[in-house]
Amino acid sequence: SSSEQTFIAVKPDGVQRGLIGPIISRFENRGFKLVAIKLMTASKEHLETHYADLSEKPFFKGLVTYMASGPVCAMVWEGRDVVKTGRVILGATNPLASAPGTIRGDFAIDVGRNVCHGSDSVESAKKEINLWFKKEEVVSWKPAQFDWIYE
Ligand code: YYY
Ligand code: MG
Repeated sequence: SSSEQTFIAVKPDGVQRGLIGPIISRFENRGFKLVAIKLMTASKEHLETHYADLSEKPFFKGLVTYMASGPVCAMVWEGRDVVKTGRVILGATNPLASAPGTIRGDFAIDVGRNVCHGSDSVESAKKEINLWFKKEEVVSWKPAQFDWIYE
């Protein structure tokens, strides 16, 4: 449905490199709707919860340190198939394997500095949105262009 939601974040490297605007533009230009956004420096505890599934990985500690090193721009985007399509817009986890035209394929090189995060399933999107945002921070609104984007 056109009300599917995903959690997208510009990571600390993306924020420092001035990529909030370009990343937002890719989702806006596609026709997706921004329903929540905030800049926050996340605690290690918060990030350990966010990345709980990866806690056994060798890169986990470095990942949490990097993600806690500065502000991230946390967002919720809404639209038809936005979880899967958001991952396509982001590109592959390893930027060197990401196609040009994707965010990681255009703006990043190393896997540990891949500038953005996107939920990998509708189920994890729900968990991540609940972790990063209070209910009242997610805004319900209808863009004027809605009927020009959806048939
Ligand atoms: O969902 P996605 O971000 O594309 O990849 P995940 O497998 O969930 O890993 C999360 C995060 O961990 C990834 O964006 C970079 C980092 N990472 C890493 O530093 N080294 C790896 N070999 C794999 C992932
Ligand atoms: Mg992931």
